[in-house]
Amino acid sequence: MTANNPPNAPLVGLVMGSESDKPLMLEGAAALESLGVPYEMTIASAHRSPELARAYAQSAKDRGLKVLIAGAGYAAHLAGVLAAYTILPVIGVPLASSPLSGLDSLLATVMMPSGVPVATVAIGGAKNAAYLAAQILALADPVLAQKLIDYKAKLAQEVAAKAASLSPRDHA
Ligand code: RP5
Repeated sequence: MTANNPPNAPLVGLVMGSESDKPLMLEGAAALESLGVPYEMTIASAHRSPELARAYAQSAKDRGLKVLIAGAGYAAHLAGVLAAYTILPVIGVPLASSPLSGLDSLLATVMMPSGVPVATVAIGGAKNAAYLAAQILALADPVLAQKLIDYKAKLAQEVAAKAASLSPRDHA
């Protein structure tokens, strides 16, 4: 575990713009749990509750969080607003909740002006946001680093097993 944090204190803050984002963002929470990364989860909207979003980001570092993950749909400015108020790394998850299927939130999340970066994953990429957060934490946590190495090895084994299971007819 990272130095200066009590055991099991949350290291990742998972923020979503609306309760309707919860099913997808829970995939990120599950990935963090699978790696044993302590996290907290909340709802804060950049436009419906901007003061809450600001206060969350401003207090995050002092509360021991190391990385923020922000998932939002439509004109998704949540990740950018959080990034405006903290120097913690912010990972944005564009969500496909609008009639534009997430292209709107992808562009709003990724196209941050210079000086206020948001590391943006794929539309709906809550799991990858979790793995990226874990990789950042693993820089100072050898146990977590080994879990990520093992996870990647498992991914490779799964691909190899699927390749081996192809029948000669599949090659035609
Ligand atoms: C965004 O608007 C949220 O992140 C959500 O993806 C979208 C729709 O929110 P609801 O109208 O379902 O609350 O702020």
